[in-house]
Amino acid sequence: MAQFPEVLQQSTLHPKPVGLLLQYATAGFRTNAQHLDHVMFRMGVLATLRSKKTKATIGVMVTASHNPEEDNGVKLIDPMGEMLSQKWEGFATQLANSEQDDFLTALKDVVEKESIDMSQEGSVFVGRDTRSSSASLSQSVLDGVSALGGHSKDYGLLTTPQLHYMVRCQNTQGKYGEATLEGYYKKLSQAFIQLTKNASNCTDDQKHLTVDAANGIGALKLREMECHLKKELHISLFNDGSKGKLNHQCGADFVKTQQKAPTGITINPGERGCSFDGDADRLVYYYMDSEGQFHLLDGDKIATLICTFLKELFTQVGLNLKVAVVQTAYANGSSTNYLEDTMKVIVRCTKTGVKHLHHAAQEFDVGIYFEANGHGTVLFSEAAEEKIQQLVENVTTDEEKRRAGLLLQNTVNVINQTVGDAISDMLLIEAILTIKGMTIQQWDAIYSDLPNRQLKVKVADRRVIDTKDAERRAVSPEGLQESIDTLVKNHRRARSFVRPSGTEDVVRVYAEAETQESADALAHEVSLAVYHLAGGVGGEPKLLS
Ligand code: 16G
Ligand code: MG
Repeated sequence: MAQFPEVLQQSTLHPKPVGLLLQYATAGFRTNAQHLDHVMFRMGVLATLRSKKTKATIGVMVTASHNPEEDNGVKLIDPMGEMLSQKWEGFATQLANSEQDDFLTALKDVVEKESIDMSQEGSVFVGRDTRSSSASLSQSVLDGVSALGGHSKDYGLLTTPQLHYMVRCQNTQGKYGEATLEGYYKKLSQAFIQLTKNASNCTDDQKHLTVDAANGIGALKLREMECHLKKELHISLFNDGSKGKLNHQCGADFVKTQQKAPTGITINPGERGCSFDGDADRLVYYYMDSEGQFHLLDGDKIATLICTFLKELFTQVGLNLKVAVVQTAYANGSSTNYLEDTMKVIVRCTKTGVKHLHHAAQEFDVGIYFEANGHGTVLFSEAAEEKIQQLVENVTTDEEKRRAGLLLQNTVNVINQTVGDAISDMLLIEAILTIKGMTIQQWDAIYSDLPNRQLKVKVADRRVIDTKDAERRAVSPEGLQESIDTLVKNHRRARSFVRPSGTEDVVRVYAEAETQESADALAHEVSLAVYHLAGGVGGEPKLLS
């Protein structure tokens, strides 16, 4: 294989710190940016191999999402815009961790195991977020691609979901859209304008939305997109990166975990606000009521709103499609009850991590998936998309049905089906609220969240916790689940579970109950159980004051 000596030589320019071990986790590699140069080079190499194997373009995104500015990370994107296959996650870890002298052997091992034809062309798309370390790290990815003789296209600054979109466009020969930023903006904004154009009674106030872009890439891209929206949406952009620090006291993750408004924004009572995360693949909404009380509308509320809207349209056009909502154990119990009991839709629960939800959603005609943290999208099967198209094109369809059919068609087009996309999800929600003439308070009132609390516990080795039933029950350590069951019984309408984090060295505890005091107390009690039964380190968890 003619390329191997070149790869080996180039890899010495991106040396691996001896002994450093990293893992391709829930969302790729993520750690302090200083430790990532060799990982980036090697992921460029791996993406080229993956491209040769799949005979398609592969994406490599340099970002650490909602992590602090000094971190960075990398995610690989498979041909249809989905996350890297799980089998290859193992190869990614293997390549990233092999010491300099073993790198070639590790590489050859992948080639052999996957029977890769090295004479096949390799094609890789690369994108990066706004972190100061991202430019040089993405250059290392490009070096890795060229070392193996692959072709690359460097998109420069992109949101993560934009890169997923580009990859899918490229591999569907433009059927999904044009693989350019312009193509992305046009596709989404035209669909948004079509969706909202008949909602005649929409006032300027209703068209106004405050956006917190987490001082990240979403701000730049939203600015670029604004002119395409033709003033149909009036955006006040805050935390646009001009002064604040990335993800610091702002962004979707901060708002969701702290359950409070981001710093750096001004929002009047009753007005809609939303927050992106650092790479713009998560979105949460909120408002302040007249008493100054903060109200959060998270991924569960978003899924419910979208589900309501789609179900109504399917009924109007008489389409009988299998619709499901996919959630994780973090979904608020009220949302699950509402979806199952009132809306009568199928609800599935998967493990945390977008890839799990995405795969589960693919099993339905229409799979709406959202994590409570605001990451999610809607997947339409090919058959469902075809049925919608036939309905619109069929000359015998009556006017009312055609109108609903067109709304469905534009809904499909405004959605980025490759992965959760804050910009696309935001446009969809804005369109739904406009079409339904709904305020954010009315949306919030669809169901009431059960009070909940999330805590972290530090333990010596979080791998001692093993879970089953989509992380809702702990299998080990012994006695932990029994303790949780007993503690839950002492609270009304309560539920609690624990799981080892996939991104941080902690065990996460979730509890919900009828009152906030009760949810707080239960979360604390369960934290103590984890601390004592799973090897807690540091001081005992304290009750929140
Ligand atoms: C990552 C995942 C997200 C998940 C979170 C859980 C992707 C793109 N992102 O951010 O889906 O909710 O990890 O973090 O898969 P945790 O394991 O630390 O709780
Ligand atoms: Mg993110």
